Amino acid sequence: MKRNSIIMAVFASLMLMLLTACGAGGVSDKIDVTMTDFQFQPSQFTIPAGQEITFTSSNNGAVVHNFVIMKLGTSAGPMFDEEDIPNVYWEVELLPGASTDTSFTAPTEPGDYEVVCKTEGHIASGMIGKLTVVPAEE
Ligand SMILES: [Cu+2]
Repeated sequence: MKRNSIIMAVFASLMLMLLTACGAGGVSDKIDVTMTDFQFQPSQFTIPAGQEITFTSSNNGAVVHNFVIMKLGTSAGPMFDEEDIPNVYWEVELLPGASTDTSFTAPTEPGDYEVVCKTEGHIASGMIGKLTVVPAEE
């Protein structure tokens, strides 16, 4: 009896470890990002294609920040300017100290999408990230 419960306990903790491992760098339909001067924390995201993504964010910095997803195959380059506007897939702007709880539909095409803050000078300061879109599971 005692031996069985030990085996069960070991099995349960192994399952828990597996589940945790999958959740950590895994695909999520949620993005929770903190913007600071001048970083996205975290700066890499993996989401399922075509799904509704819950987006929560707060700006802990002293200046306006943006979370701008560029269309697949496009890049804002070292500075976001006029010519980059048509290449924006989705964006949200946050004033200093503000937070948001919103959502957007993930792109249907899998691939790596560039994420930038379009406030002048912020890309050069390191406000850049990567959004990886993977095929949605059935
Ligand atoms: Cu910024």
